Amino acid sequence: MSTYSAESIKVLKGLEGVRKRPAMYVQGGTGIDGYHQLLTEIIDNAIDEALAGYADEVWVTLNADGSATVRDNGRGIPVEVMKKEGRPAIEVIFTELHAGGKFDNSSYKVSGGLHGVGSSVVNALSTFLVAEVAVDGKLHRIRFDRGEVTEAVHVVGSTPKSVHGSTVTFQPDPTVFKEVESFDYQRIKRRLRELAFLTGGVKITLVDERGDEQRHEVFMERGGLGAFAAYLAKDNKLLYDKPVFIHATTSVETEGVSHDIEVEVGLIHTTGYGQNVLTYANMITNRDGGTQLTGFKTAYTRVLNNYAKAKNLLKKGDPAPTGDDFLEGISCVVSVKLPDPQFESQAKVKLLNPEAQTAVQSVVYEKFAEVLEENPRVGKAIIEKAANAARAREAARKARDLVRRANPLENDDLPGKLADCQSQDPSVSEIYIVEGDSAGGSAKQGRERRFQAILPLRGKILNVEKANIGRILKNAEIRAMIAAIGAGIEGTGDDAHFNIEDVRYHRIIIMTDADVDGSHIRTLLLTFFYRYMRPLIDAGYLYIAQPPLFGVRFGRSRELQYVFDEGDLQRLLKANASRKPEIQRFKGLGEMNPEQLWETTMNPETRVLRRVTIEDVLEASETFEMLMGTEVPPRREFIEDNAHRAQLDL
Ligand code: 1YM
Repeated sequence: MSTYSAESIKVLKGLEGVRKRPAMYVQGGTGIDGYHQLLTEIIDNAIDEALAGYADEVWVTLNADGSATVRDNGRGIPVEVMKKEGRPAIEVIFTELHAGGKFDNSSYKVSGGLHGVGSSVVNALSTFLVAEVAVDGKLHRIRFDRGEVTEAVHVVGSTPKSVHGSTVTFQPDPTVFKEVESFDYQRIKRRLRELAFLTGGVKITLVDERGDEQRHEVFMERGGLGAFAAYLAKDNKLLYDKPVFIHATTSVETEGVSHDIEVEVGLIHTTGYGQNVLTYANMITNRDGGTQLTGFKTAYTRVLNNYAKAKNLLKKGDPAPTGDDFLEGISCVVSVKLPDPQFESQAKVKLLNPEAQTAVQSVVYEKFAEVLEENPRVGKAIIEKAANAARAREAARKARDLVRRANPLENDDLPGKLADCQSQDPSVSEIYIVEGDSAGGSAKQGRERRFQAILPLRGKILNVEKANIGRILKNAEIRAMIAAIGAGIEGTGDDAHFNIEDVRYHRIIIMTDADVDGSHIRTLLLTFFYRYMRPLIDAGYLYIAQPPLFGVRFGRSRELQYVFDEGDLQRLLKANASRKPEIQRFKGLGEMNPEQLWETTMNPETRVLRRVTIEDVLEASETFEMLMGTEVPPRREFIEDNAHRAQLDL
């Protein structure tokens, strides 16, 4: 008798402590998280019984009165009187703070709840808790109110012998969880679905009795974590159809003790770019991963690198994929079950056990390599995707560098060839992109430097239609244009942007020679602007300068008239057939002196600018395709049609 009362005083003190400082015992405190944690603890006990192989069904009911009921078809919580305690085990389990270990005869429990400890904390923080145990044809019942036994365990009825299991009903105490009204169906549903995937084969039923209409859902997954990964990827296009599933138990020795660690990994790749990786230790979500994740990533990356090399799947000259490149588009679940899990914090966001890393690494290293050998199409698809990711990453990095470099405040970074204007006001500033150094020289001398900038380009610029982004961004002429314009580029995939607000000139004027080469360069430039700075065109900032083809002087008049095309020249000559013309043909911009260039092409009062529209660009790029493409007949036709012009250029 004396042992019994001494025990009960200790117990009451223990549960009082829990009621006084609930946040110390409940992960998630007295808010909505803590409230749900109570239910999680009870569910975990039922799940543990299933994982131990004694139960295959778990029911969770959210009752109309706000309480919750969890039931399993396991062995039943032990009800017999414990010799040492002199009290029934079930009573001890729900009232003693550290009862867990005493009963714990299996080597480890896998569920998140610490067996026994969780039960008494739930009891302490509930207005009432009723546990019913069906075992050996009898139904036992015990009731607690605010943690204290109010109905000692007793038999309330009989059941068929085949019926066995535990049922726990409890109501979180509203004086503890002051701000929480009720259980969140969606949240519980998510956790139960997760548990169904993680336990594989356990049937979990969720019932909501609270509303006008009963809700009812059953979760049962046999596909293991492969099915979980596929579920995570369900809204995306898949890179291959069947998820990869790895499952093995391995023995790891640490400090002379060997542990059995169960490793399970499911993964599948989508064609998307994100990563969705979930990690668990003993079915607890580890939001920040930890040792099991490190083990996975190490082995996964190594297997894929080896595979790519062995099968010769990477192209020469391509950047080597990193671990992150291999993870692009992945949906993946990594789960370990191990004795004595250690976490970084109460919140269990990160697993610390080094043996988990060893176990996952060795299992994934061996099994994933096998999977790839058996499914070469999966291997090839993953490697190809990673290679693309690596290329995009490299290109994005370069684009970012350029965007950074193009910051207009950092004038140092403006290209050396740029003769910038004095004005800092984009709305009045102009930039001439000029073909060739000599024309560039004349333009620099002839310009109005207050608002006109000159950027000479040397030779033909790169054909952006035929080069990958990495090469495009290496091209010095292109880099100079991006830096001078100062607004970055778009269309590189990654997070590089073209920002129209940062454009440093509201007139960007392409000035090329009036010949075939000039039109070719103009086409290349238009293609570039169209692909990488399209908003410039949409905003109407892009122009083409119209330099004259001829200069004509009549007789004694020394006045030079400028003519922009062949037709105009003929008309002019006809209108003056009586006077002797002196015709000067400008073969290139470089042939004009700075004054002539100013007067004909750059002086806002007299020049002719053509604003570039999307139609111009499309036409240009069609012409371009035709000239550079593989189809011969259209090219021949074009050359024949334009032969007379070509003659003029000679
Ligand atoms: C609705 C919640 O708690 N089921 C449950 C709990 C236990 C057992 C079976 C059980 C376990 C063991 C032996 C064992 C618990 N046992 C303990 C303790 N469902 C629910 N089902 N016999 C029965 O682990 O050896 C605490 S709970 F402490 F006895 F191990």
